[in-house]
Amino acid sequence: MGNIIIGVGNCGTNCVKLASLSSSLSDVSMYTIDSVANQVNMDDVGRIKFIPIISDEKSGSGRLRERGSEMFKFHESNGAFNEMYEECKNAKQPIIVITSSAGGTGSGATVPLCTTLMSMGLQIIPVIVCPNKNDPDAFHLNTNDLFVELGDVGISTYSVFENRRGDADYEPVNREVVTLLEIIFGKKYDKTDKDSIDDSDLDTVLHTPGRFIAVAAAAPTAQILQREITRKVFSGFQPVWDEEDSKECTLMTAYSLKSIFADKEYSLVFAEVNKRLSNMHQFDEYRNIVNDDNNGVSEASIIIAGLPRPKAKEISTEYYNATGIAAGIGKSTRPNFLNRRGGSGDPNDPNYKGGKFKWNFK
Ligand SMILES: Nc1nc2c(ncn2[C@@H]2O[C@H](COP(=O)(O)OP(=O)(O)OP(=O)(O)O)[C@@H](O)[C@H]2O)c(=O)[nH]1
Ligand SMILES: [Mg+2]
Repeated sequence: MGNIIIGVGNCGTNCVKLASLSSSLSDVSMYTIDSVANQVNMDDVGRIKFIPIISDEKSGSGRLRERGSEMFKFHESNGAFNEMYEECKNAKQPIIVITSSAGGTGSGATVPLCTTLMSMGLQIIPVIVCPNKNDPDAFHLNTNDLFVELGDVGISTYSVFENRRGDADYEPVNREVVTLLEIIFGKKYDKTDKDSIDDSDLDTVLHTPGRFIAVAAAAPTAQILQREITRKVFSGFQPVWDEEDSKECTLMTAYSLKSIFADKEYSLVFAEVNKRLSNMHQFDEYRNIVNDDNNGVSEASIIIAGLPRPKAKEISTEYYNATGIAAGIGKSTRPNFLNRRGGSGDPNDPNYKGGKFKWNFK
């Protein structure tokens, strides 16, 4: 009985594809759901189960969440997900749903997907890739709507990543998503007779209400590792917490360290992170400490759970229409002198005195 990840839309699909390359996730069952089928690579078939939710009618397009949601429900009513749901029932929880928040398909379909899975009594953790604060309004409107709807569904624990503005190379972000999966599925916790994190500890951490972040780093020395893990927490792809909002939160943390002198270096490696957590409430800290030469590499991971949601970008719901083609201008009247000569203007007219002014486009 392994974990299941389900990627929805383009971003969700890409993250699952990258996860399928991780050897430590080889026991994880992987699904993707998207409205396009053309990105299926034959090498992935078998490892990943692709479920297309394509509709013929072109009702709406481009980042339309309603359409993503309707397409999902239509295919659900036709039994497209029955096999997946059956597998979810028997899988190890939590079930992870990965999507971007800014698009149409993933952001829209994630809500009915989570609704169904939760109605089956399963724990669902959405991993949501959000737009950057400087990205266009439409991205943020979809993001805010997704958060509201997931709140309505009753999602309690979730994780958020943030793309960099204008980046079309998503791999660095997607790679961090895969690392988060490896951490929360317990793949970073080797067996040890010192402090260890087992499945039930992880279960507690992953039931902590609120947002969690999970990062990992590797370095040749404890000093460099301290800097790397601190940098990942405070300036990585998972938004850092707001100091004010966090005072109201109670955190649950899980740290792991694997290095030749892990027990001696533990406090040093996490010193900077802990310093910045010190004015927040912390309920418990789980530890996995492994003294192992590890081929000369020191590896650390951190989960911080119970964090507040990143601040939403407030978007005006007014839509400002551009100036219409005729707005603010009137039809011109010709100056009178152009008509002064009188007559019909027809040179064949016996009274013709030189002609009325006429444009001639011939
Ligand atoms: N990190 C990351 N972001 C992505 C990826 N693909 C798209 N995005 C971002 O996600 C948002 C768009 O979401 P998509 O996942 O492409 O949309 P979708 O769910 O396929 O929905 P449609 O709009 O119907 O195509 C934009 O902010 C993109 O910058 C990806 O592979 N990784
Ligand atoms: Mg798409």
